[in-house]
Amino acid sequence: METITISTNGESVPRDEIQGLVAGLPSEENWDGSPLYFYKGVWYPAFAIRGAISFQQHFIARDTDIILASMPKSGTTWLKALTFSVVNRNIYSPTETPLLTTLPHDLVPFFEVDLYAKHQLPDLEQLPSPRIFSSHSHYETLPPSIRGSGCKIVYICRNPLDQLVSAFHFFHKFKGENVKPLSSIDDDFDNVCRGIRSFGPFWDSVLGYWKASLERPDKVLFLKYEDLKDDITFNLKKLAEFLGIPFTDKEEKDGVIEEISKLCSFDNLRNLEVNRTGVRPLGTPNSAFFRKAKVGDWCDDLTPSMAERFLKIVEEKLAGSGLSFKVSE
Ligand code: PAP
Repeated sequence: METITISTNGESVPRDEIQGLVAGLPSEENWDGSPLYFYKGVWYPAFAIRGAISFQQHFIARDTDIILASMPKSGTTWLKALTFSVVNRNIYSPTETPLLTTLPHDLVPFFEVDLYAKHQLPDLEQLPSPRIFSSHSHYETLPPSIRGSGCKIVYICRNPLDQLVSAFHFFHKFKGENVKPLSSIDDDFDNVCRGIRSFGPFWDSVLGYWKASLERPDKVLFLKYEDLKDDITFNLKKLAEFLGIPFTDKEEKDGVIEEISKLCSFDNLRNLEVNRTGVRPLGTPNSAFFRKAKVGDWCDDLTPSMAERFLKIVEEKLAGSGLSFKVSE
C-alpha cells in the first residue's frame, strides 16, 4: 500500500486508509451536482470529507481551547471576528488588530477545510493557548477529546430560510469545477428538503448543539444570528462571560464593548481593503463572505410555497425541542 508523507512533523501516514474509507461511503449529489459524502450522520462536501475524518481521528483538545461551530452561512465569519476580538482585547487595540488586515477565516481556521485538509496531521501543539478553531461538523461527530474536555464550544445558528438563501448565492456565484450552474434556488429542492446539503442535515446540526447547550451550559453556548442582529451588546457580554473573560466595569465604561461590536460590524468588515480585494487560497474572494447580512432576505428568492414547505419540515424535525427561529425583521 502506498504511503505518503503528509504531516507537518514529517511522520508518514497511510493516506490510502482514508481514501478507501471515502470510496465506500454513501454519496449523493449536492445542490449544484458536486458530490456529498455521508459520514457518521453528516453530509460532507468533497473538499471537507478527508479533513473531517482526520480531524475526528486525531485532534487532541486542550481544556483552554475555544471551538466555534456552525452550519455554513449562519454567521461564522462574524462569530470568528467577535470571539477573536473578545479573547485578544488586551493584546490588540482596535487600531492594531489583525482583523484590519486579515479575513476572520484566516485568523480562526476550520478543522475540516483548512487545518486537516491541508495536512493529515497538522502540528497544532505549538499554538499558544487559548487556541481558537472552528468546525462545521455536528456535535455528535466532534472528537471525544473535545466533548470530554473542558474546552468551550460556541455554536451559531441562523434561521433555515436565510441560511439556505445565503448558501444558494454563495454556490451560484462561486461554483467549483465540474459542477452544474445553479440557475434557480429550486434546482434539486427535493434534496434540500431531505437535508442533503453541505454539512447537513440542518436540523441535526442545530439540534445536536442545542441539546448539548442545555445539558452542558458551562461548556456549550448556543447563539442565534438574529439575536446578535437584535442586540449585539447583550450577546457580546454573554459571549465574554461564557468564555470566562467577562468585561469589567471599567471596560464597559470605556466603551470596549461598543468598540468591538463596531469593529466586527458587517459594514466595517465588508469595507476593509482585505475583505474587498483579498482572495482565499482556493480562489474564493474574501468579499464572498459579506453579502447582505439581512434577516428575512429569503423573501427575495424563495416562493411562499417553498418557504412554507421547508419551514414545515424543519419545524417537524425540531418539534418538542423548544428551539425556534425568527424568520423576518
Ligand atoms: P461561511 O459559512 O462561508 O463562513 P458565514 O460567515 O457563516 O459563511 O455566513 C455568511 C453570512 O453572514 C452572509 O449572509 P448573507 O448571504 O445573507 O448576506 C454574510 O453577509 C453574513 N455576514 C458576514 N459578516 C457579517 C457580520 N460582520 N455581521 C453580520 N453578518 C455577517
